[in-house]
Amino acid sequence: MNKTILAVVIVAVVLVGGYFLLRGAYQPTQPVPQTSNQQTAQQPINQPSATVQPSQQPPASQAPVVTPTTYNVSIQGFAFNQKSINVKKGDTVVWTNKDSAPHTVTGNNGGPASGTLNSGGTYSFTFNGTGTFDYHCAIHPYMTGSVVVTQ
Ligand SMILES: [Cu+2]
Repeated sequence: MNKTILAVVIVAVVLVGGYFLLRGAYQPTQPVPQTSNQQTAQQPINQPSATVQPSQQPPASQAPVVTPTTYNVSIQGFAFNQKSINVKKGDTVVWTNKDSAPHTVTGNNGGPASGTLNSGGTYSFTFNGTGTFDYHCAIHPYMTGSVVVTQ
């Protein structure tokens, strides 16, 4: 009787011990997927705040720099050459008297007013308004010219 009881106890110990061994062996594998699921679930939340950097594009809305142009008109043979010239607002016209006689650049309705330009003299005027500016020589009124200023 004692041997059979001892054998039953041994078998019971082996079974119970094996049961806990098996439980101990399987337990560690269960928490792993849980923690990995939490990590993968948090990544999408962190990504947007980490990728809000690319806002450093240079301001492309700065107005393009338009360099004013200077045009030359010669006064020669008692005439303005060229007689009519087209410019942009902000451009400058320079008249040069290439005659031996004196001339003027005088706006019909304001604008350029050179006074007397002796031979070789120059006069420059910057047109900051748009429109057609007719002018003449005050000494020789038949000498006429015009500057057409557009935006
Ligand atoms: Cu003149």
